[in-house]
Amino acid sequence: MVNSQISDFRSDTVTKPTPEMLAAMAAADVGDDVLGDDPTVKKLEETAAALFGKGGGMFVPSGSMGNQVSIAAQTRPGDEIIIDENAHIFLYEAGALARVPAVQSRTLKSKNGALDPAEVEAAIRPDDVHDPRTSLVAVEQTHLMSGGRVVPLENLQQIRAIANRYKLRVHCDGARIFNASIASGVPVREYAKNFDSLTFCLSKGLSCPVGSIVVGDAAFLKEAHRVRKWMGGGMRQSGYLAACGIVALRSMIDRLADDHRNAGRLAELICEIPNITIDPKDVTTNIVFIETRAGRAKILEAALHAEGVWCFALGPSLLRLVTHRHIGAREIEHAAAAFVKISKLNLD
Ligand code: TLP
Repeated sequence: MVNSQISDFRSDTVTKPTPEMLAAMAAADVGDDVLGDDPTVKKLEETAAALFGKGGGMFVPSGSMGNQVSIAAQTRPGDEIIIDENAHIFLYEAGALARVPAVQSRTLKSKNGALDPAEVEAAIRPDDVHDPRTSLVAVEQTHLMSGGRVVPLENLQQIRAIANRYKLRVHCDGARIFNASIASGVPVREYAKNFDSLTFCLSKGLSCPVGSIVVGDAAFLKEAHRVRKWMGGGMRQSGYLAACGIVALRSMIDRLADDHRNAGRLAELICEIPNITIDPKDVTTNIVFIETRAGRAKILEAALHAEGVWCFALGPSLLRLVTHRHIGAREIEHAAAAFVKISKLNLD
């Protein structure tokens, strides 16, 4: 019999706004943000800038737009950026790097999101008429494709030191940087010191319906506002959305620890099941990666779906489950039971 309970582990993007957010939306004081007079957007941007120790912030509709605007504002078409081959910016933004900033990518392999500083330095182009200009290094915190690992602060500091030597900009895709901060105890402003620009998402574990913020200094933001406009990302009474962000920054960060605990608990409950591989030690934030035989991830995804446990196959052998505010003990038990049940089926 198909289970009637649905436990949605597809992403932390599925989180819905809290009652407090909905109340804040209804009460929001708004203006026209493209004209620069939405007080609620301004308040959100100032709150974010203070939290990250930066000169200012800019509200954008999505994390992808935040990343692309940030890169476009700090590069010229034809430049080269150095980026991990598994970065979201490179893998999952629909080829935007080639269209928006129109830069080319020099991809490197990272170790759980940490780029090797020596490889970064070696990848920087000489100042030669034949070469594209290397102008920016992009990093990601937490690192999605290593199962939400936290990139060590020291590694980011090393990248910053190299960037300083060669006058490169550093952008951080900090979609889940609050997860990194909660897991590591490093304040987000410590991470942010190493970046010229940083995007973080309100619409993931922080539960907002829409939105991301880009932080940086005034000169960067002036250019970023122009790019956001030509991308069509200028919004009008966006204070209604920003109101949720203010609630999120006040009240939704500390609870990410619950998501990390739940992810760890799920890993412990399923790690002995045959034909799947997961080491609970690798689960340090809210993402659970499960390896299986090549070609089997989609089959498991469908079998789990039939049990009401929704998740994603991210590749032929990789299954991803993400914990968030709508996943509690009941959903963790549900998922664990579904894994046990499907392990007894002949799926091949
Ligand atoms: N990630 C989504 C999918 O696109 C894979 C998810 O469900 O995890 N950076 C990182 C590290 C992200 O994980 C995402 C979204 C983004 C940027 C883009 O954010 P949005 O979806 O707001 O454009």
